[in-house]
Amino acid sequence: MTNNPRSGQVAPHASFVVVANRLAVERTTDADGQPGWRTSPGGLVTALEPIMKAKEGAWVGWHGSPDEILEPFAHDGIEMVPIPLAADEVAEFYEGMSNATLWPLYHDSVAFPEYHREWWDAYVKVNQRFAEAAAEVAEKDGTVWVQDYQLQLVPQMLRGMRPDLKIGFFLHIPFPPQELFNQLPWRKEILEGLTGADIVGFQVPGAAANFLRLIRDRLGLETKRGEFVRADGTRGRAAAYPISIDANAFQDLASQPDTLARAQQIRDDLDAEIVFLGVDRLDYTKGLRQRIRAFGELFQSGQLDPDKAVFLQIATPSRERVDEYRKLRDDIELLVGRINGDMGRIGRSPINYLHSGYPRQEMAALYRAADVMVVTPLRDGMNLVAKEYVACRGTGDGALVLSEFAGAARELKQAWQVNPYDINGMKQTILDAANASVTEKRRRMRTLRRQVFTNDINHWAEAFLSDLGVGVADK
Ligand code: ADQ
Repeated sequence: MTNNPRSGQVAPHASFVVVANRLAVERTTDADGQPGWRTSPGGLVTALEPIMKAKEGAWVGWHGSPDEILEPFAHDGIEMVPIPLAADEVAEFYEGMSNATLWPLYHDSVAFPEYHREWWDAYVKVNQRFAEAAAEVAEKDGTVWVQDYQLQLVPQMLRGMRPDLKIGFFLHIPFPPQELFNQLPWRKEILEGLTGADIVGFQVPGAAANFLRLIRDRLGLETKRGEFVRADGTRGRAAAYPISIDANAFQDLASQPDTLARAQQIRDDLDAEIVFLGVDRLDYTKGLRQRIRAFGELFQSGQLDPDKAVFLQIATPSRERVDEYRKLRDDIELLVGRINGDMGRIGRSPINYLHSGYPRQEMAALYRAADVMVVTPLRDGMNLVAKEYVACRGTGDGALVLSEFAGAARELKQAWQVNPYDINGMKQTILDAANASVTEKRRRMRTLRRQVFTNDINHWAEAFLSDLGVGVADK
């Protein structure tokens, strides 16, 4: 496969370009078997849609099928620029370097990061391809916003090709302290890659501080109050921009009559006085093993009565071709099976485990049906599930149990916070949240809701883009 199959075919024209591992659309097949595209669900696309439409936006990303080359196409007023990936690149760049090296390393090494030189070579090659495509579509003095850990070399590559561009980068996952980051054989290259951006955005201030300290110590760059000076004298900034959700859209969805009816039906089906809910991608960073163990012990000790309480765990299938994820799925299913086998009876299981993805409305109904939401990652960049739950609790009740190691814990201070490694502490906090008075729950939820509705996804995009010098007012 050539590095850039469309080279020379596209005139630079887009004034605002988003570069992300995946395109903002996913494939569909209609009733007659005709293939098409639909906009991917998710906050990022929703937040950027208005500005992309108003500014001749282009979205550069992989379309999801290996070994397939597609021409750019328009979807709902936005130009999609599909980047091809060969099957071995999917294995080495995506499943390997991105998800078996960087992902675990950046999440406190909660799984062992693997270092393979061939994976790194594929990472460089694919980053180059994304950078070239962005350089090709972005018009003179345009803006390019690069997303996430799969594309950390793109800012510097792009700056080399197109010094006229404004370049932003946002990391959706944590950025580790130097004690961990320094393991990376390609630490210098990654840091140099990121410093190509005018703004390097992180979820929390601690991550920005980790980055600034590393570029000072490893690259010898001068840093002051969030600014850094590159070798050529030009400047960039690193800062925190905590991502959020479209809170109003979730609230509206959650208060529709059919959503409420569905929430009631979920409650009827579960037939319990109290419903605990967990919703996560099936990922080892999400703390599922510890959480399920905590519930198992609560049921076993009788602190939770299996006849009155149920724990519903939704686990979205994720990265199923990566070994560590296959192993996690087996472990979780064994654990759930064992607990239900020991503590269940005919027609009743204390843990209700579902391995599936759901439409947004079903998610809203689940949030409405849950008395206590349990979000206990071992490490998480932000965690949007916690914010979605809060946005859906228009009645002002409900309780959120939240890991102190989620980025969201900095903002959602009124949640019942836990250390997910401390199983006894977590068990006690889950009970405290469940048994709190209605007044206490409402008091906490009021503050949480104020936070989430004030700092929504639009606030996030506007804060980042205005710091980058992009006129959001004229979007
Ligand atoms: P994720 O690790 O995927 O995101 P999270 O922030 O919780 O984690 O977002 C998950 C999203 O998927 C939520 O919008 C949720 O509603 C949805 N989802 C989860 N399970 C689902 C299911 N079964 N069916 C349908 N939808 C489901 C990464 C980082 C996070 C960071 C986000 C955004 O790891 O820390 O918050 O990016 O920056």
